[in-house]
Amino acid sequence: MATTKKTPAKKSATSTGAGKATTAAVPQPGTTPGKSTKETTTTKTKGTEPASPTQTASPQEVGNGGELHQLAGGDSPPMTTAHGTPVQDDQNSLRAGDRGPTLMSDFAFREKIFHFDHERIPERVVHARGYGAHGVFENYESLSDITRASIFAEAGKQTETFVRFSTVAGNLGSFDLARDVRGFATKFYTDEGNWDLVGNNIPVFFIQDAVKFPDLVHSVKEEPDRGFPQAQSAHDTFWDFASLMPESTHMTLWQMSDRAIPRSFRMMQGFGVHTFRFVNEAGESTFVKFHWRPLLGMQSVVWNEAVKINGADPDFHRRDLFDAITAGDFPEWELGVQVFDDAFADSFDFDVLDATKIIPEEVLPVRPIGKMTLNRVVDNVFAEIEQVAFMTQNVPPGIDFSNDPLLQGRNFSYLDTQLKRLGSTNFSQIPVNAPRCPVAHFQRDGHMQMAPQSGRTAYEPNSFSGDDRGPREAGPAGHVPFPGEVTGETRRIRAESFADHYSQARQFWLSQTPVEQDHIVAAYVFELGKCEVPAIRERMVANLRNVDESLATQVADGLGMPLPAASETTVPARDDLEPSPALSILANALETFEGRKLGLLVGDGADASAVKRLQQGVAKAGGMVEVIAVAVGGATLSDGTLLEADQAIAGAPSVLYDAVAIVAGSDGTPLANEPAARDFVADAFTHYKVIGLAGSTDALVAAAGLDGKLEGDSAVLPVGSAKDATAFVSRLAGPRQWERDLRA
Ligand code: HDD
Repeated sequence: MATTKKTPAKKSATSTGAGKATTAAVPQPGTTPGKSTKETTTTKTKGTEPASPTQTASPQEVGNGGELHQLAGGDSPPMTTAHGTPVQDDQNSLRAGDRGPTLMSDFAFREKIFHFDHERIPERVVHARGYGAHGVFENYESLSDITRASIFAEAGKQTETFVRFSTVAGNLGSFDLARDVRGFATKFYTDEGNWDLVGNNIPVFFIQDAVKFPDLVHSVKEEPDRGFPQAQSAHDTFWDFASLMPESTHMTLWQMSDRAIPRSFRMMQGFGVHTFRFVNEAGESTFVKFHWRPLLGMQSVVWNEAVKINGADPDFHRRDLFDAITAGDFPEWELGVQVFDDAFADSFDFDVLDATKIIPEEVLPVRPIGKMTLNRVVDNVFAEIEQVAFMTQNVPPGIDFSNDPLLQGRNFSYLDTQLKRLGSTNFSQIPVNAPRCPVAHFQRDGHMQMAPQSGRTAYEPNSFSGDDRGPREAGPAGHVPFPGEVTGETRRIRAESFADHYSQARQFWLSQTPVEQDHIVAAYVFELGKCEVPAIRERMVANLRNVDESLATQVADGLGMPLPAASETTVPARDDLEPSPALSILANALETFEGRKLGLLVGDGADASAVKRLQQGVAKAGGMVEVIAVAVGGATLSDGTLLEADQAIAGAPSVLYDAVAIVAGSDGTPLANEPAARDFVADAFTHYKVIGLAGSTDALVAAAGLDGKLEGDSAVLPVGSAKDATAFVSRLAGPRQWERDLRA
């Protein structure tokens, strides 16, 4: 494949014979190509060069553009200990005698093992598995009429960003295609401090009040007495909780939809979820909701495919992001806002402070305000992706919180969790977390203090720094909290305006295409089918009856159970909400193959020009081609040339591709005899994919059990001639062949 660069083999270390005292040369590991280095792609926020860090008795400066403490890797000879002592021999510990015990005086050995023993830090309690990249945000136009946030001050202004995508429930080592919500957390290194927009790919949430978050998470994580299932909501405890918490119903509709099995991070929307505030220079506030829209369009896989991807490539999403960025195919998202005032909030049917609700785009359009491009993979996964610390409370002047009780609780949790994970209050000095603007405060010391804290004073006001004795705060130029009025009694209460749990769930359901509705039903059936306790299934279906009768009936039928009575509601579900077409993935799919991948299975003797035409056509359409052959060495084409393969068929099932083409030679039996090749075709068919065929493929199609099924299927196309190839490539831009009949 033209776009994936391979890491060259590393030189091996000189081997050391057992029992023989030998001195080995220090190996010189290879480097990974395709990774952009700081020199080539670091994007600096305009006008944010940090001031000198050595002002007398000054507020300290630690914002340094992420350059702090960049240690050379072990591949810059000579190798040293962590304290800089050159290491004599890293292959053999210090022994008394050729075959004697290791000596305590071997400080290099002890330091190495000591450090290794402490390499792991606690994984995130949620969103443990994730992947990230650096990028840049460019603002379209000045928003200074509604916010004083400097990032939005002028058109064309660029701000460095870091994004981490994640699954929620699974552990660090779990698989990418879990049916799960995806985190979409963005750190904007603005020139007035970091702004962390810590969102998801779904615009609503399971619960309304942060006090329920630990319960929600405990219910979805592995069950504590058995330690499984991980990375799955398909078990009793999750659905027990969801069925007892009707407020989660709307979110479960989204979670059972194809949103929870995205094709790629690059093809997901993102949402800030909560209502936030914009505040302008005059102190006037408007409410705002944030939306990310992928320019490659939204796309998901089907469930049967997701299950198989997890086995074939558990790193599917992270590899996809890494490959795209290193190939220079930078993913982009447009940032949009829904901006509204108090009058709109009061007139809206639901509470804008309730995170289980959306404001439909048809009611309040999303205004695009800028674009983010991810253009640099990390240099080190641990240093950046694992140590990045997102915090909802990181907001610059001009952006403020609303009273959403979920957001209020998050504003405590994110700071707290970083101390547990990163071990020190100084985690803001870790390069990926360090602001790119000057930092000035008198916080001192603490574990792992890295900043040069000079001067005699660490308090203010003080008179040691000349006339400016303090106070030193920014005053009105600082983050001025919006002076909202608070009235009412202090009580533990859920506002009545949060009571409707079903109307928007119904609206979401009715906004889906029939194919998407089928997927939602199948997902509920699958998940509830994994619940061992019948009462849990019953309770959940009883809740679904308040959403939509047909949904509940189909789920009950799928589970083979009688339809239970609808559960009681505090507020009856409304049936007068207009469907919102913007909520459907399929209704909004782009006609494109850009950023997508064709799996091209090639047999010996395949027509060389047919293969070449497909490669060129797909590349022209902005897609990628991966060549697959029986052996990774490749296939000999009709013109006698050897086409090197990117993958051997045994390691390249069709679930890894958006569409497939098979170009066989005049003898189709070698491919037909390969079980993996048979699955390749059969799965592509089952997953509604576009299939191209050239050469002798009849034997393979028959061996795949598809005899007679491909005729008349308009997404199964010949690819032998130039005309065929053109038609095939243009069909690739279209949807999957949803109308394909999968029955026997
Ligand atoms: Fe959270 C991580 C998104 C509610 C507490 N959350 C975390 C991450 C994302 C979200 C994307 C991963 C960040 C990263 O990649 O490092 N969380 C959300 C959204 C929520 C939400 C969109 C609802 C609208 N979260 C939520 C609540 C609480 C938390 C109500 C607690 C009261 N979330 C956390 C956390 C995590 C976290 C425990 C784990 C790791 C971390 O923060 O840094 O503090």
